Amino acid sequence: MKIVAADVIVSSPDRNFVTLKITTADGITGLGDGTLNGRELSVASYLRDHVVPLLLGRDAHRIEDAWQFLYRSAYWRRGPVTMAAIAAVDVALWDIKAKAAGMPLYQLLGGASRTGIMAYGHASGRDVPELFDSIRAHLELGFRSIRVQTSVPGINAVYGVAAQSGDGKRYDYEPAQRIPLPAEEDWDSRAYLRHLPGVFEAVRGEFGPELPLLHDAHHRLTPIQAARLGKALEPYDLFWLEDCTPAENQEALRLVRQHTTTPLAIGEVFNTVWDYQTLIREQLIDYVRSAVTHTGGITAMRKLLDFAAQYQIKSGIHGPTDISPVGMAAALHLDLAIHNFGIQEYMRHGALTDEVFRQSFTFTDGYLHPGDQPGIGVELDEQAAARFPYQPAYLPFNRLKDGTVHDW
Ligand code: KDG
Ligand code: MG
Repeated sequence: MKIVAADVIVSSPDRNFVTLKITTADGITGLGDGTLNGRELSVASYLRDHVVPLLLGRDAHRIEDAWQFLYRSAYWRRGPVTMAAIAAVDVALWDIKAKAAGMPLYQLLGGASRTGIMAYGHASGRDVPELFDSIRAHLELGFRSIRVQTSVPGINAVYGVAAQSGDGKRYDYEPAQRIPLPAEEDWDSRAYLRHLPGVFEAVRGEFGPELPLLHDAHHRLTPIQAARLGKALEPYDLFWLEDCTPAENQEALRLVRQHTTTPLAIGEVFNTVWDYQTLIREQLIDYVRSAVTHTGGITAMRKLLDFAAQYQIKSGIHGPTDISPVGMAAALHLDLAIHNFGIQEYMRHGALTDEVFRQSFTFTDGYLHPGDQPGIGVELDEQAAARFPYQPAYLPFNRLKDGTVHDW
């Protein structure tokens, strides 16, 4: 099972993706996702210039050894670029191992712990009627859990609100824009805190008490503001409130927790278990939001989620469109196998992405399943990928009314 080739493929069908393809001497190929939104080429270079030369000649079966070697021999630890590159290698090697075994990856992870993976979709609207339409559209698509994001009077552009195309075509929220400089957006925490509870009151009034509802505050609040929001949302029984503060200050969550029983989800910008040490040990969160793609792959995510399980903390794996179908499929195999599964984020990719990445995972009646093809169940059409070369794209950023840069 010697590795004889490792190719980095950067493509941009609907958006940019970084894919690693590892090939063994007996012709088995495995895919890994190393997409880091807005910083894609740094991972592509890290892989091409510093990782691929180290992979050639290695035994593809030795996944744990490859992980530890890439993590420790770099000397410079953690960080999104390094951990996305390690994740790409790790997932590609798991794909190869599962193909060699003739099994879907989840079987090697212990087999299925459930029959389907509950997914949540993203509903949004510039006002309440538009939001209701979006929730109804998601229910019709089969979603049984819904994230709710809405515009706020006095703020021009709010994270998570899709511009509606008006022509009836599907238009999901995609924050990265294909422009040479990041777009500037605006923010006002007080306006947001005043507005949001009323939106959830309206949604519960229309859709009843049962529908699981989620919300993402996208790192914008101080601890005391987050505590106030969690408390104000308690009557609407959220499934979770996500990224209520910039959580690299892990201790801040103690304050939030003292004030609210709204469940908290954190971690999409984290990339190792170390970012969660206080959060998990002190049970300051309820859901781990890391992506397989940004957190060192299946090997590292399994360990992180097993650590979380000891504290009754569940998974909520990150699954926006900037996780490629390869990263998404890897997440689904883990979701199916672990015991402490919570929910899976699912934003469907566009038609061009589906042309480049042939997928075997399914979405039926609100539940995802990775399928039973050997490996992770995704194949890359390299000819199709070549038709969509990289295009510079950036996430936006925020300024307050007085011009101060704020968390986006
Ligand atoms: O690249 C940034 C996106 O992945 C992020 O903004 C999406 O917050 C997000 C979510 O919860 O999916
Ligand atoms: Mg988020």
